Amino acid sequence: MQQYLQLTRNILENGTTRSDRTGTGTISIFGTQMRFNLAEGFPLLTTKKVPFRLIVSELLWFLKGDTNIKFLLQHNNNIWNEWAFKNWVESTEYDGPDMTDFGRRALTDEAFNEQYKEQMRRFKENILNSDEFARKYGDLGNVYGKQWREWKTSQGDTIDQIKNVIDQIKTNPASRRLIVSAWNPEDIPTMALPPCHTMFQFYVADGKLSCQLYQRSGDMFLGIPFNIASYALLTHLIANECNLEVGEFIHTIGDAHIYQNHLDQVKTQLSREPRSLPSIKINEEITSIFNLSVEDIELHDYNPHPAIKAPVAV
Ligand code: DHF
Ligand code: TMP
Repeated sequence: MQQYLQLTRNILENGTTRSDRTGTGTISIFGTQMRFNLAEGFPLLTTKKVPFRLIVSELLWFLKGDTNIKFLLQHNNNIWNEWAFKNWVESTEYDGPDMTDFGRRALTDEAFNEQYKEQMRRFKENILNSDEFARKYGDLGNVYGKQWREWKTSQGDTIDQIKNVIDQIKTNPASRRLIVSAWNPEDIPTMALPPCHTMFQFYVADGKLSCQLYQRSGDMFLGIPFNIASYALLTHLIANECNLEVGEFIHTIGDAHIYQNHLDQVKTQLSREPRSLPSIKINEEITSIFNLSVEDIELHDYNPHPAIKAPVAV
């Protein structure tokens, strides 16, 4: 994971200060690449504890083709709440206290933060307990799961990109077209957040499966550690299904940034000594990537430094 730490240090030292959509401000660089040899261990950060079970449930949610946060909440996964909540509080049905700009206000206004937490608690309760509410306000639009499994064609059909790419890896491993795209220009307006991990490509050589991701925008402290582990896990799952060994995960990032309100956390992390990488084990009885549940994936020998909290920019 030296590459992650080096990239973070490089952004701190050489990055440009920029304003951003969320109003938080970042330091960023454009165009960068990290390579992880998956045979050397599973690339989960050890310089802070990263909640692996959240990465697993998010990836299985994508693979199911699901775009509704209800599944995530049922797995006690709160990482997408803010973006569904935003749709709810901006809807005409919402009649609680004004939640405009809740992400930023909750950080500085303690009284507001209490109101926000209460509204978020009610929102989650409604998603979990009412199918109708969940259908209306739990959906993030045509995000990753939809594009991966049910890309809509102009003819009114759908394309299952994941199934197709697995079939191609099995039958035509030398192909240079092993690509899945989440970036669907027509659907961008219907998405809670336009996809950050926009396109990935597989490559088979010497019995090993490698994967390269193009990520247009990367939050180095919060999102990126999840993204690395998620795509490393996806590569393991697909390799497993196709009887291949794992090769490399190559992570190419467009705008790689550190938020201004993550600087202390980043410095703490950089002061820590990386530890040996964990490994993962996939239940061997499962024959299809589409039948996996969270219990089928185990993490072993993970001994990270303690977690470090940081606010997410909405
Ligand atoms: N927006 C921004 N500004 N940054 C992101 O990384 C991001 N990621 C999204 C959606 N929007 C985003 C989806 N992925 C967390 C991690 C990944 C993620 C969203 C949120 C996060 O908050 N991680 C915390 C732990 C959260 C928990 O335990 O519930 C962490 O410390 O890693
Ligand atoms: P943007 O749409 O303005 O680029 O904002 C998205 C933010 O979320 C940006 O900081 C990148 C971050 N992000 C990740 O780093 N990884 C992810 O998987 C997701 C969904 C978002």
